[in-house]
Amino acid sequence: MKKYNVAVVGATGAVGTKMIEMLEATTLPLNQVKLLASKRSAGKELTFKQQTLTIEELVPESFEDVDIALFSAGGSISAKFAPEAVKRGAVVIDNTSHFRMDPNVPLVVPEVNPHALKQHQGIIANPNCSTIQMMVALEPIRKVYGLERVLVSTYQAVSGAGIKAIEELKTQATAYINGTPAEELQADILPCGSDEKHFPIAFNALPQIDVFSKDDYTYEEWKMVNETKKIMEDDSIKVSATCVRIPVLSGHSESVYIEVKEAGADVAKIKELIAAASGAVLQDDPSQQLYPQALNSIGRKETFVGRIRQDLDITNGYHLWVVSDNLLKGAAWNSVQIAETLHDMDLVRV
Ligand code: NAP
Ligand code: 3JM
Repeated sequence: MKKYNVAVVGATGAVGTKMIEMLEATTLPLNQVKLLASKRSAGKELTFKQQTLTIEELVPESFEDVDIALFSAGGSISAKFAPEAVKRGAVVIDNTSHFRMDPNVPLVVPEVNPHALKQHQGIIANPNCSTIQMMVALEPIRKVYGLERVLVSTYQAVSGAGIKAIEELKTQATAYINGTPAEELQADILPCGSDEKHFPIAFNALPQIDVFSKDDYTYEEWKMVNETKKIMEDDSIKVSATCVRIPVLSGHSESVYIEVKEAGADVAKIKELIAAASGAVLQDDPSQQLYPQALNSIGRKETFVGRIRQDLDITNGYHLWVVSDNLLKGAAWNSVQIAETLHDMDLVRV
């Protein structure tokens, strides 16, 4: 059987290091793993399955002999280098938002729309972390009852914004506890590295993820709206989002309100659907104070769903609390799972 050469682009990052962990446990037949990052990291060493691998600087020629390239080094790097990888025969699984809405690029959550992979032309996009976990929770309900609308508020961990954001939270939290007043906390990264102003995240909640866009929604909010419609292949679903960064290291949480289309749904039936769904775990027992928590999601590949309630006024309205490890199902695991699915469907061009 063919064994694959796999490249990780952005191997030293918050997502890239998790991709390496996911590849250590993958069912994909592996030949070589190549770790790529910027010039700054070239020559550094990382361990893969007890082997020492040296990080190489990313250049177009890095992709000679690569079968599968997992990209997670930012949109501009994907824009420049994903076509170089495809030109050399690799299939690219891209974690950035750069190609997600391109009609020629499948946007895939394997539990939801693996069939979309058949249309790939070399690049496959991994959706945004907050979208992915919401899709795992809602697809089992949509399949049976349809979805009229989705209103979501997110509570997103700082690791979604990279290693520097993780460090920023830790440094600010330590400084605040040691007596530095809030107005003197050093903030350089959050809410968004490329925006003009920065605010402390420690002991705070920031209702801005990514920069502002059309109609005063942020790009992160637009990603959730547009990606949901593309993945569920239904532009008529009404979707609106409010995305908030909170001082949690890993694990995104979401309060999701849905209205279903068909009659006949109830809380018990929705719980049954979630419990039976691939990739989802039902954690819902108020009598035992059982509900999904960000801390408990760390290191797990599944999406946890609980607090399922019928709306008090709207008979086809339901509330859910959805939690997942943003660096795993939201990024590294979904990417490696796409690679495994491509292999199972015989869609890696070798
Ligand atoms: P991070 O911790 O800041 O890591 C960035 C990575 O990119 C590092 O490995 C860095 O290498 C590499 N890099 C930066 N500039 C480069 C260059 N010029 N050439 C080659 N490599 C370069 O960020 P992260 O959180 O891992 O996220 C990386 C990207 O993944 C984000 O920008 C985003 O687009 C995407 N992402 C997607 C999701 C999702 O929801 N699917 C979640 C998180 C992130 P050095 O160490 O050498 O600087
Ligand atoms: C750039 O938590 C987050 O900030 C979302 C992850 C993220 C993305 C993304 O996946 O949409 C961080 C930084 C991007 C991007 O590529 O737009």
